[in-house]
Amino acid sequence: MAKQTTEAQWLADPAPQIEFQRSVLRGLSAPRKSLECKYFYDERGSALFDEICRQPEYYPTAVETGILEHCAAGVADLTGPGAELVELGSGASLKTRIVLRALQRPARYLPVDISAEYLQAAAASLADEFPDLKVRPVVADFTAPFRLPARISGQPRLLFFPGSTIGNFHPRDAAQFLGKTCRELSADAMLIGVDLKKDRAVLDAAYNDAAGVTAAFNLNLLERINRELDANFDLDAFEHRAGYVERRGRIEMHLRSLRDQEVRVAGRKIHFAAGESIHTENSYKYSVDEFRELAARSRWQMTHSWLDERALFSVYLLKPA
Ligand code: AVJ
Repeated sequence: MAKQTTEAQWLADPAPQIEFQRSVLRGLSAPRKSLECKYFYDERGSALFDEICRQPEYYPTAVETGILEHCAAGVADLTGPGAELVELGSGASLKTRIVLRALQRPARYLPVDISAEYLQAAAASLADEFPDLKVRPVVADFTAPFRLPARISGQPRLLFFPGSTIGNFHPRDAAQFLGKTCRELSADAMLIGVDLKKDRAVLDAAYNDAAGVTAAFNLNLLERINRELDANFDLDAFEHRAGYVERRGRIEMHLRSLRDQEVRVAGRKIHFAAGESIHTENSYKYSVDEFRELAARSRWQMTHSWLDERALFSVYLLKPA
């Protein structure tokens, strides 16, 4: 399994335990409790996220996949032959296959992900499927500074940032992040997927699937804290809450305490009032105009846009301005 072609670039430990502990204690000591959503993705969390993507209510994955199937050939023409593809938050690399199959003789694939074990497995199976492709997984938290292998000179570099992962950032931070990728990753273009604003019933359902997978994904964060930070969260004493907050243009996810309780986390006692919640994730939604604006503020120019016919999801090609 540890084939030469998928040898990881162990550039840095992407999520040191001490940082995890510091982040959790900081978040749970604040007057309004919160946890950083990047910590959802331990091995079990990554698997649960894949399961979310298969739920009928969670339209982003299926709709974005359809858009990519439709636009990939055009993107490949605009990119040119021999390109390398860099993916931020690659997960299981499922959508990547559509882009890789369309590109003309892609030279290399650099998946970047915070979940080391998961990344290894995904990269290995992709390398099996594309025997001519060099696959170089990069274990990194892409929200923190990280390094990529040097560009292959003379070959185009295409960034791939699908799944509306950009929606996790506050718009101000999103602009800053996109600006930084533009300056530092020396890409010729970025293909990015962004969830659109829409009817709230559709949005609310996507984050409250009937099978309860999103709830399990949210609650897994507490399980992870129990496992890794010597905590004693009672998972039956918290409930998953998610909904669209229209004035902010975002889905908010929370874990709500069902009773007054005290929880031990890494040697500290954390008090929860009944009904108090931990804010665990934001998922911002953008209209095409809003996202064009955001890109322009961060040195990118939107050159192409693709939407599904119901205007549920959008995919854009951005070029450095
Ligand atoms: C991976 C951040 C795009 O916000 O829709 C899915 C994560 N959270 N269901 C999203 C998520 C709950 C997802 N992103």
